[in-house]
Amino acid sequence: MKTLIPVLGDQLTMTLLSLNDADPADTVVLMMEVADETTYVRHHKRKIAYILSAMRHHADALRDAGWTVDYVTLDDPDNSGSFTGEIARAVSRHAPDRIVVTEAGEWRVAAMIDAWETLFGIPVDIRPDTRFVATHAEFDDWANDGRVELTMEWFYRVMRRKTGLLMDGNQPAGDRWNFDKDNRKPARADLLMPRPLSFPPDKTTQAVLDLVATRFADHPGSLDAFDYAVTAVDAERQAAAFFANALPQFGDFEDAMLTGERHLWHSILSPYINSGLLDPLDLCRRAEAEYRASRAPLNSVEGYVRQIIGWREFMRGIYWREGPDYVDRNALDHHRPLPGWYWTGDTDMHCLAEAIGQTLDTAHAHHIQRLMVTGNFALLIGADPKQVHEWYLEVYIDAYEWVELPNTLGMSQFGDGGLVGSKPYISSGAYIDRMSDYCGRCRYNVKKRIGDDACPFNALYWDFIARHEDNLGRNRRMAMPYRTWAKQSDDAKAETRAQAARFLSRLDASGDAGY
Ligand code: FAD
Ligand code: DLZ
Ligand code: SF4
Repeated sequence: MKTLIPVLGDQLTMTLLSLNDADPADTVVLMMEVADETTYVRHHKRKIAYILSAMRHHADALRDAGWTVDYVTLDDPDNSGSFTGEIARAVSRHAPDRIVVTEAGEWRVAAMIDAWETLFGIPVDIRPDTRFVATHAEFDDWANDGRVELTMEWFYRVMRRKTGLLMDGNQPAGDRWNFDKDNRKPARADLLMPRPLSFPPDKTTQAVLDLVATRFADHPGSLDAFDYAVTAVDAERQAAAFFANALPQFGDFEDAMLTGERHLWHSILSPYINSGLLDPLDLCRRAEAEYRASRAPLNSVEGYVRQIIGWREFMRGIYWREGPDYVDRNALDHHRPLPGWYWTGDTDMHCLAEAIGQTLDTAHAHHIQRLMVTGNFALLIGADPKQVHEWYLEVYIDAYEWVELPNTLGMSQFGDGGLVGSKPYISSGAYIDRMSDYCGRCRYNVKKRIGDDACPFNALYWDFIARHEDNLGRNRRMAMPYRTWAKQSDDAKAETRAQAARFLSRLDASGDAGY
């Protein structure tokens, strides 16, 4: 039976269930570079280059493994521009008896695949994506089990038990499930800090870089000094370097930020995990092995494992459970456009200039920059959560909707009203000052709330608290800021709110803040 197996750009894994039982002699693997996928948002140039180059290298790896690969390039003059259009052309080229495909990673593409059977009149077998720890049914069973709130921590413990990761019998290693309290240290730059490996472009990548530079010149971001891995072999080298050099201090400095230090002790593996070059569960097992061999402390290893089998799996569960309308939620009724400098980094707020600048240069920023700098600021100014979501989907190399949307709209913007996070992730400048060296290099004074040189985060924070008292005033986890706000004199409150209003009206007028 002749089989057509489409492999999408985030399915660059040899062990997909769709390939599992196929006979290479009777199978065509179809890979498609299509305009629709490159433009459904204005992806960062580096993200497009990474995905297309990784796809081309993966096609070579599949051929080396004995598969027949039909690869459609973006500049093929007959390219129809869409997955469905390319399946139509492949069906007429190869006349398959059936299509076997691994389920898509997002609602938009899942809807396309659902239509193929009727459109093409041949059976379409959609197989589960086994690169995740929890199946959809497992997440739903857990979520439906009489829970008032869906708390990541409880789900994470189920995943720990399921995988046996960091378990000593029935008990968590070190007798604690969570070492987050040990993991909030500020960092200091030094010459011994680990650096991710650099993978200079080969011929294939260079051809893709040239294509992207011409065709996506109006997309954000830079292609300069492109050095991401684009093969499973090189991604594996980066993983090995992370385990050897950075994992031991990953936990301690997980939330730290430093000027000019773009990676700190983070793994920079998310692009490879999300596109399929690395297996997340395998990475967790290897992290555990570092702990068991006393080469990495438990706070680091538990922190790493939590991010992957906890947060990553939880986000996927929420995405599929909440449905295609999740993207339109706007619990706080926020509608302000994002300032134009989110696409240039041209702001005098140093923390934002750093986070956005590095994002435009590398298509990567680490978690606390995404959550407590760009995300925090967008939330404090009341930015439209759907636009914020589109920005994150555009600019990050690891951004696919299933993981980016619940992180952005849910965790970062509280757009789902508290489903992902039980309180909004907001802070004044004090948090950024504690966790970074940004404020010492900023033209604003982080200690001041009022005045031309006052850190904008301060008045914005209290203005947010005041604005949302009806929504959040009864939230137990917000009790402290509301008590502090209530203790302020009426004059102090009015002065703070006037300061925030001045900032916001300047932002609206100019697209920038500059006092
Ligand atoms: P490390 O700090 O080394 O963490 C280890 C791994 O844990 C990561 O590689 C990643 O696979 C996983 N991980 C950590 N946190 C999360 C999380 N919250 N959700 C899912 N996985 C997590 N991550 C994405 O993979 N894609 C996204 O589009 C994305 N968008 C985000 C948007 C916002 C607003 C926020 C706050 C976070 C977002 N994250 C996203 C999570 C996190 O920022 C990135 O996974 C991380 O920065 C990737 O860099 P790293 O590989 O060095 O991670
Ligand atoms: C993100 C992306 C881009 C930029 N380009 C392609 C492409 O040309 N071909 C492809 O197969 N996939 C691409 N992708 C990734 C897809 O958008 C991703 O596979 C879908 O999100 C499926 O869930
Ligand atoms: Fe950011 Fe305020 Fe610190 Fe400047 S002072 S870096 S604006 S938190």
